[in-house]
Amino acid sequence: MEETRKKRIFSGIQPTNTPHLGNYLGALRNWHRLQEEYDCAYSIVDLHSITVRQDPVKLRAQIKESYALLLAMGIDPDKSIVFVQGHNPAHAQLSWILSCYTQFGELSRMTQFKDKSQKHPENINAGLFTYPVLMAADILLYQADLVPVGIDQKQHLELTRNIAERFNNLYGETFIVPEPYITKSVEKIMSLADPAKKMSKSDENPNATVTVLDDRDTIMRKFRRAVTDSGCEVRRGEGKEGIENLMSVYGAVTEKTFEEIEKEFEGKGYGDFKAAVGEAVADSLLPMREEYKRIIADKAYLERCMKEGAEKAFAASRRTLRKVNKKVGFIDL
Ligand code: ATP
Ligand code: LTN
Repeated sequence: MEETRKKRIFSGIQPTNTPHLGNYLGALRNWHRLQEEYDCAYSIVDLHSITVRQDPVKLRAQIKESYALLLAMGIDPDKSIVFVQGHNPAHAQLSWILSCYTQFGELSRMTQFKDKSQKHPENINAGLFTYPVLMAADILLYQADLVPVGIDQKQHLELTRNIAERFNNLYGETFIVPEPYITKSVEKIMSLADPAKKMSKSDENPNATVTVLDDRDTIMRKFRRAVTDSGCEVRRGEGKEGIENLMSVYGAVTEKTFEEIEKEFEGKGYGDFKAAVGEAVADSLLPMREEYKRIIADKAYLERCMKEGAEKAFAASRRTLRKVNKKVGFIDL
């Protein structure tokens, strides 16, 4: 009897700065949870990160840091494929092919491209424009069924689906058309300095983000300073976006609902609430921080995992690339 195939998951994170609470609660935390039920491949997308200028020394360190963090979060390299995107040349290869099946107009509509072009007007490079094609190649190479990401990546996922469907229509079934996997309760964590903006790695204000490696004192201080409003009741409502964001964070780490949180802090002020959020976040991140310190110090282990991850990624993507090459009319030697 044919064995039923476990569903495949693919996701990636850029090695730009240390991941923050938004990355963790919106996406990364799911990665670890999903590996029991699914066949998972997780990538540090170094190729994507150079669409914005990076310092080479810092980038190299951050690739290792991000990789060690995935392991520290509980992603098991024996269960899942954990690899650095640039270590598998198939990504760039498929990306080129898919770029010939993606329209200029489609890419022009991507909001991330518009945002990043505005942020870096001096460097609107072609890679920034074709970024979503490389992302489609990442996903389609592994025939992923599901892609756990934050809601800001939904538009890129829709484009990936369109590219896959277009290719399938032209050449017959080639790619699985993937579905996004987005956590409803924490779709978007907002900046602590401006609740109208998403918490973002590229934010220049260090008080806007809490990173997963911040120590307890730093976490407590950042939450104490978080921008809220002039009121004093811990509840959601018009003009209370800052408090609502903190409630989302608290709810995500304690698994409490908004109603339970409102009840818990009835009659208490923002000061007590912010301290409770800080404590809960610091407690939840502590085991990961300890594990991270241990892994990052073990260079040989890290290198071995990266190498094995790259080999597994290559093996898992080879079939798709060969299939695509054949369909478009290239010669397979
Ligand atoms: P940048 O702001 O520099 O583009 P980023 O903070 O969006 O970076 P990425 O590496 O691009 O970080 O994203 C990693 C994952 O985290 C993605 O799945 C993304 O959707 C998710 N994510 C990013 N920011 C948030 C946020 N504020 N809330 C929830 N999820 C988020
Ligand atoms: N663009 C994504 C990172 C990313 C990704 C992927 C996510 C690159 N390739 C494939 C899911 C699947 C981001 O997080 N900004």
